[in-house]
Amino acid sequence: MSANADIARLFHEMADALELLGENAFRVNALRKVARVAEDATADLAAVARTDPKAVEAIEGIGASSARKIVEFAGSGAMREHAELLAKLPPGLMQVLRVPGLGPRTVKLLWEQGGVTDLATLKTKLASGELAGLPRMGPKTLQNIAENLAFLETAGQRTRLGDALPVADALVAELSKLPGVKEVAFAGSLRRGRETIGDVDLLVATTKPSPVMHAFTSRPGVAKVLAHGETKSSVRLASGLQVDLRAVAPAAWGAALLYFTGSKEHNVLLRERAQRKGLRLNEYGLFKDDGKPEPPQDRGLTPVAAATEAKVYEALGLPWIPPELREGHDECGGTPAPLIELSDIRRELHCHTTASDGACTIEEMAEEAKRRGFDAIAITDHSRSSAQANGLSVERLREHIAAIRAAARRVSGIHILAGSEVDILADGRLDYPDEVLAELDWVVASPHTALKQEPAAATKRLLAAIEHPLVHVIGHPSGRMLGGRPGLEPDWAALFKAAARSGVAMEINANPHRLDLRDQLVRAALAAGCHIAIDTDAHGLDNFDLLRFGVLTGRRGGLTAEGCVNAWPWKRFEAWRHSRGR
Ligand code: DGT
Ligand code: CA
Ligand code: CA
Ligand code: ZN
Repeated sequence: MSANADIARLFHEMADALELLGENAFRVNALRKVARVAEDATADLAAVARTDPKAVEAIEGIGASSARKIVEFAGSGAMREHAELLAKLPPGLMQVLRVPGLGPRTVKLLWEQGGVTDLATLKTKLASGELAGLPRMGPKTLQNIAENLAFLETAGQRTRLGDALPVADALVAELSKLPGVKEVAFAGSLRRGRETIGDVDLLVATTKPSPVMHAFTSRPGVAKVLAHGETKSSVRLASGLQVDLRAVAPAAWGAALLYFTGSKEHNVLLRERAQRKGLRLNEYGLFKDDGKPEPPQDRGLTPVAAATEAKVYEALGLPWIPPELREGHDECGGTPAPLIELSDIRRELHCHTTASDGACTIEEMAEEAKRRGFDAIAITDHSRSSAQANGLSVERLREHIAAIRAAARRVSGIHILAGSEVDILADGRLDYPDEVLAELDWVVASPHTALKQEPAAATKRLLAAIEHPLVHVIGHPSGRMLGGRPGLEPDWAALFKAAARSGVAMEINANPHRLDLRDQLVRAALAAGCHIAIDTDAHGLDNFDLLRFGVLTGRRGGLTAEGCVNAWPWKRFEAWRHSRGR
């Protein structure tokens, strides 16, 4: 987390605390504004404060007293007023704000009139029915709070793929430099590309594990050593992420990688298969089963296969199964079509520029897409209802279309499509009239508000967008935020059927906070015959790197290049794009 994110969090928390204490709205708003300025700032505010404290106050939206707090933070890493405000509240009350849908107003009510002081009391009081008498707390509201609390409890303990994968990559690179290390990889749910992971499982092949274990547990960034053994260690990083490391013999690398990649359910399928063939599979290898209870590796038996995953699968009569499919469903049933790969993606079809809430110009985004070898980029800034994201009025959209066309003339070697990310309003209408949409090359239609509406209303809403002839793709269809809000829960089967019929693509938004559609919905969409789009929703140049998370999610859903509009040859893509709107 950057210092700016920390500053933003402290200001948000001060605003939350003031609201919970019932202080005046003016101060609350001023603090929230500073939090947003910190979130959006491109410069490191703490660094600015250290070199020139006066410069902080000169930033638009930051007043004198907020600037003083930022300078204080730059020096000490804390803000005195923040600590003082939080001390006025029960210690666990701020946590209650983390329940999706619970704002300061409701938490204040639950606290003052319902005696809720933390998540635990909220849970018991919901269960006992004590909160039923409170104003604005009807049975449906309480039910909602209970569901969202349960969601927070399960989502809170896992780490997002997007946060874990870069850490694991760095650890793998670090371990691979150690002497005597023959192979290094991450395994577990991370290798399977799950949207959240419980812990990171690292594996090294070496004949001298001891120095590797020592280097691992004593590296900087380790907050706590949970276990330190000869071949197995476990640490907690400062971020809270747990990392397990196991060392195995190089000759058993494949069997170990297979075992520790899991899933447990996939391992069960493989062991059963081995048994039917008179074989025995464990993390040391695939062995002939001689019926003796002692582990075969302890009796010096030579495995039938162990060195690589492919050899173990082959000996079991299976093709190598991509980790993303190893969930114990039907992955051992036949030879699956090759899954989509990062290098199959030829274009970005959802991104934002400075016209709405992006950080770069049209040309900067197009040049980046070109640098990454793409044949096209669709510029899709927000529509007028997304006021918080600086959405474009019809007039501004028309100017923007002209600017995109002008950029397209200046930048060669890549197609630049004039698009929009149009809000799907709560009732299913789109945020621009049809005659305006018809001026665009490309339309992403996405839900941004009313994300807690009833399933029936959500179905009707998304169906209207799917059946709208000018829409090309439904962006982040559920609107969920991982660990934040569950999003819409429409009748997906009905939607996918309609999308397959109308030809609209369903998006996998690759942002690791979204991954929306999620893996199993991708599978359902493909089974229904839908086209899938994988978009990064880039708001800046770095965001193009998010693509790998979208591709992993697609692979988990069984997506092939054939099923993905971003991977189609240009001619096929163009034929499909033009077929919309008729
Ligand atoms: P996570 O960390 O909760 O996201 O999920 P995984 O799948 O990474 O699970 P983890 O870290 O507990 O273990 C890593 C892999 O090791 C797991 O996918 C399969 C294998 N494994 C661990 N414990 C067992 C077990 O008791 N039986 C079997 N068959 N495999 C296991
Ligand atoms: Ca794990
Ligand atoms: Ca583990
Ligand atoms: Zn969006």
